[in-house]
Amino acid sequence: MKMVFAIISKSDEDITVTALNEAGFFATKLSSTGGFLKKTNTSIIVGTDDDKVPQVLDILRRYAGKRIDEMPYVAPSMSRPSAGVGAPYVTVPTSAGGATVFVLDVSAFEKF
Ligand code: 2BA
Repeated sequence: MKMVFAIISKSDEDITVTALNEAGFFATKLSSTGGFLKKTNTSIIVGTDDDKVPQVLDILRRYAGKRIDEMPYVAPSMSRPSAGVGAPYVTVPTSAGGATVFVLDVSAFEKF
């Protein structure tokens, strides 16, 4: 048995834990804080069989991995009323997500 311990962005926690649960994995979410940037992140613990670790990693990569998202951008000039209703909708590519994952051997697992 293995324990997958993943540190992910807080904004990805809901979709990631939901995807893990829907795939049949038990998961525990911990609110955590990065030691360097002091920013809140989320740690997820999943206990699972060795052969299912790749599936857990796939889900983490898919829902919490590093990616480029298009974020809406409103320039100060566009937020003025004179910009009108037809002001263009602009997005900027922004880096998002990112997971740091540890896979640990579990020497014993019990539920009482
Ligand atoms: P990442 O390497 O993507 O790490 C994101 C968060 O994952 C970290 O937040 C920390 O909470 C956790 N983490 C990463 N590696 C870990 C490890 N080996 N053991 C335990 N937890 C780990 P922060 O500590 O706030 O770091 C945020 C970002 O700042 C890091 O992104 C990295 O790009 C940079 N960073 C962190 N420590 C650094 C250092 N000592 N020197 C230079 N840059 C650093």
